[in-house]
Parts: sequence; structure tokens; C-alpha cells
Amino acid sequence: MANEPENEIVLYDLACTKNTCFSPVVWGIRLMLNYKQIPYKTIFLEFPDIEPTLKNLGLASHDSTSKLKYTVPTIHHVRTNTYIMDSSRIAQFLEATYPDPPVALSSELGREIQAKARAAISPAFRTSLMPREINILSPRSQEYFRRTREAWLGHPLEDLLLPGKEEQAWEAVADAMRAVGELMLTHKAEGPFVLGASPSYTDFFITGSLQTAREVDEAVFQRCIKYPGFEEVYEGCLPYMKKRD
Ligand SMILES: N[C@@H](CCC(=O)N[C@@H](CS)C(=O)NCC(=O)O)C(=O)O
Repeated sequence: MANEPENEIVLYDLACTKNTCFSPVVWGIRLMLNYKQIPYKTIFLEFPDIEPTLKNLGLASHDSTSKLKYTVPTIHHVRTNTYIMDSSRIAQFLEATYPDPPVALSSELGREIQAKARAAISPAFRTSLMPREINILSPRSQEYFRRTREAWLGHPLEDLLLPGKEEQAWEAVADAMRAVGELMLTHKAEGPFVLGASPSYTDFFITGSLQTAREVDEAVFQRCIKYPGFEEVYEGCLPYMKKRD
């Protein structure tokens, strides 16, 4: 089409039946691309196609300490013909190559919030989202997801939703969610983001996680935003969530 900017980046994302981005780590990168207004196109990959596709592109696998050998997000930077896998390496590359507008990739407060948010959210999301994620996958991806995740868990996905388990998981993280949410409000006088007026990578990390919850199960998203801080950050990032595919 005339006057369409050429895509600078190809973003490899995770496919779901809603044809939208639902991976927290891909959302982190997508928010950065959208915020910096870098023209890009998305290629959605089904779970079982991630490894063969990225291998074929010539990417080296993650090291042997990683449970997964190939993952999204992966990007292709077209102009320099560079392929990069792993969200933190991609974020560093984007910040170095497209410094304006700047995104603070780390700060003392951001690191504390990310570590505490990860510790609080991960067990609750594992309980509430992992067994429901399968509902938005294609049959091929469902088969892959069930096989790999049940091998990690050592039990059927559905066991995570046995009566009482979900409530217990959220109760166990309630204090931690409130505490990390309050930290997110440290600079609330200056703006909605964790560092105040401008978004940082920590805001994209939080928003990406919340958007995953929203795509998989709105009720889980609602559970999160009832804690202080979460909704402020999410709403602050909404202008950068328009391109989702
Ligand atoms: N540390 C990686 C994690 C990426 C990751 O785990 N991605 C998932 C999708 S959310 C994936 O590609 N999984 C492939 C699989 O399960 O085979 C990053 O931050 O990029």
C-alpha cells in the first residue's frame, strides 16, 4: 500500500484462537515496539512450530540450563538481518537501536517491583491461568501444551482447579500483591507509571502479565486489578496496546 512504512522488524509471537497477542513476554516487547512507533509485522507460531521454525532461521538454542530450547518473542531486524531470541536481549537491542523515545530498562525500583511481582503473580497465575490457557489454543497446540506442561507439573492440568485450590493460591499471595502494588504507586504524584510520567520496561512487564490474564480469563485480570497500583499502570499503557497482531 502507498505510504505504508516498511516493516523494520518481524516479531515472532505465540498463536492462539483469538488471533491476538496473549504471551506476557511478547507483550513486553510489543509494548516497546508500539511505544517507540517502530513499524513491524507479526508472525504467529503455533506451540509445536516454534522450535522448528526458529531452528530453520538459523537461531542458536537457549543454553542447556533452559527448560525450553526455542522461545518467542524472537525478532528479525530486517535492515541488519539480525535475529534475536529472548525478551531481555531484544529489549536491549531495541533500546540501543531506537533510543527515542527512551525506555528505562532497569532501575532499582523497577528491579524490586519485577522481582516481587514475579514472586507474587507466578504461583497464582500457574494455578489460575495454566489450566485455562488450553481453552484458547488450536487442537495441535493444545496437544503440545498438555503434554509438556503435564510433564513439568507431574499431574493433569485440571488438578490445578480442584475445589478450593484457586482461592487458596490467591489468598497465599494477597499480602505480596498488595505490597508490590503499593510500590508501583511510589511516583504516583508524577504520573501513572512506576517511575512517574514515562513508561519503563517494568510497566510493560506488569501490563504484559495483566493482558495475558485478560486474554485467558477476565476474572483473573479482575482479581489482579483490585490491588492498588496494577490498574494505574495498565491504563497508563493502554495507548501502546492498540497494535496487537
Ligand atoms: N526467558 C524467555 C521466556 C520466553 C518464553 O518462555 N516464551 C514462551 C511463550 S510465553 C515460549 O516460547 N514457549 C515455547 C514452548 O513452550 O515450547 C523470554 O523472556 O523471552
